[in-house]
Amino acid sequence: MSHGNITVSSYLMGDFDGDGKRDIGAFSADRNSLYITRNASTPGNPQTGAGGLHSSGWSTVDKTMTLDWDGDGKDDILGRNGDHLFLWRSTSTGAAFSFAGYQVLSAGNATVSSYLMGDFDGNGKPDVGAFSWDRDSFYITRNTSTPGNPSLGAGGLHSSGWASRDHVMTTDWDGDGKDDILCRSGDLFYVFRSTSTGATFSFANPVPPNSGNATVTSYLLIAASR
Ligand SMILES: [Ca+2]
Ligand SMILES: [Ca+2]
Ligand SMILES: [Ca+2]
Ligand SMILES: [Ca+2]
Repeated sequence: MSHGNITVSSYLMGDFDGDGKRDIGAFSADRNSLYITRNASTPGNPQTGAGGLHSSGWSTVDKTMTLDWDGDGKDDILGRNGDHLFLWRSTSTGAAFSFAGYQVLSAGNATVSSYLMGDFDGNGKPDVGAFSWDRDSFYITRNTSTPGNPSLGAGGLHSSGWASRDHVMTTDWDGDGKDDILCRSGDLFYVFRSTSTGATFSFANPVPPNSGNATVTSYLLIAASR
């Protein structure tokens, strides 16, 4: 596989060129430089392809994420820069990795403690979930993009009372096309099923929780919807 990983501060995996295989993004030790290496695997034959320095100037950006924001089949990069949530839309091809200049998706992000991105309304595009600085309030904003035209629609406070919950995750638990929210509260593991529509974000009261979670250090979920 690839060499030179000793100075990587974090990885950012995404299918940037849209060939169906996740490529390797890696930030340098000072988080200022982003390197991208192509996934050149074929079924049964894992390989890394060519790669190298893609861009610099990332040290002011935190909470970087990869998602296909506009639904064009190529994973894009999102990240916070000060108070703003930025999007870099992938314009990569099989020949080269490239991204459009950044676009500001929203302001008011300085107090976000963490993001929980999921397609809660099932329209095929990930929506922005965000927790407040004290982790007690949860905000959701709708992704209104069309392929090639990224945009962010209306949003606002969805619910409070999250401070007592941890290990918050999203996946389409029941396979109905809408991402649900999973979390732990003390010894219990909860699933809040999304009942959102194109007009409103909503979640059903949790199904009876399963117990025995107090000693879990981390969960490893494979998101079925992506
Ligand atoms: Ca790829
Ligand atoms: Ca995209
Ligand atoms: Ca959505
Ligand atoms: Ca669901």
